[in-house]
Amino acid sequence: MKSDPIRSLPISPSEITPEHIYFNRRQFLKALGFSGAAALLLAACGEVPGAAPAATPPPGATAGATTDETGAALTPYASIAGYNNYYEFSTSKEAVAGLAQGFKTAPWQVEVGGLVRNPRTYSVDDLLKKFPAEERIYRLRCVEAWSMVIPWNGFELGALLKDVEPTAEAKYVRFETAYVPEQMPGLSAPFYPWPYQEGLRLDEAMHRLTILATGLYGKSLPPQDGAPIRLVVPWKYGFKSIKSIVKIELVADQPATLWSTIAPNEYGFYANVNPQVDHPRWSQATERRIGEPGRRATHMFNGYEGEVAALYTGMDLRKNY
Ligand SMILES: Nc1nc2c(c(=O)[nH]1)N[C@H]1C(S)=C(S)[C@@H](COP(=O)(O)O)O[C@H]1N2
Ligand SMILES: [Mo]
Repeated sequence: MKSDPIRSLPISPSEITPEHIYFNRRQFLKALGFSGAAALLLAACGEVPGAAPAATPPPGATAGATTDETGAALTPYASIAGYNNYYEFSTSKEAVAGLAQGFKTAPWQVEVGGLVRNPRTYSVDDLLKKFPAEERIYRLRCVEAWSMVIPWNGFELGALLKDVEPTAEAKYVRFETAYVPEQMPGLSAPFYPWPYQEGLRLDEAMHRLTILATGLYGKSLPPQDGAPIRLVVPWKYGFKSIKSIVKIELVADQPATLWSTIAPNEYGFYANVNPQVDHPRWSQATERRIGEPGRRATHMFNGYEGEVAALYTGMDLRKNY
């Protein structure tokens, strides 16, 4: 049975529009003067007279924006869905989308457990009902030095973690991708220690910029981008943003990750975007923005320094790469 992309979406089908209409709708809202800030204030304050002003929204969360908060244009849908790293399907970025087309992403369950008071297995439908999706426009910076600007739909991972109530012993979060050899031809490559796994420190996982994405451009995620649910950690190299998650585990010790297991000298646990710490085989000072000529400067923490630098106070970011 083919999965119904509409059924798993938390927004009305009328909202699901092709990219050019999506842009027009946004320009239309803008023309009406329905600015993002106004929308957020309305949403946050409701009608309560004298309510305290809303806290500053996180960068990328401004409703109605057609660029990221720096003014950079969104990467076209065709590039986001046509140029992918997803080694379970292929190591060729152009081949992933075709090979992933038949990947069965519904029904889907995510097991959340480990050091928590309230372990639970959620269906993706449960998650979408319980944690309504919002839009986050984030830069994605791959460790290979290319980048995109992606309008994700998703919810904060922190909300889900609060729901399961981590115990005091929980210090890290471990994530695991589905392992489905019949549907993932790349799994036959014996070199990789499958399943793909990743990890975050608990405070990184609880940060408001860290989301679980279920859509992009207002449509449900295509399989090549990690459907039905994937992590997005915008200040870290793209490989931290693990796709097609089936398991989230709260743990006491820093978990192993696929890339740091294969090449610990090249891919560390932290993997914070840092133009001053080069990859052993190439510079990280600049990046190629997909769809743009030339290169751009890479920014500390991918431009989210103001939001996340405090997580790393006192740490040596050359050692903890
Ligand atoms: N399970 C899994 N997750 C993964 C990968 C992968 O190969 N397998 N590749 C990572 C890398 S290197 C990047 S850059 C991003 C790419 O996400 P995108 O294809 O949606 O742009 O996914 C990350 N998540
Ligand atoms: Mo990447």
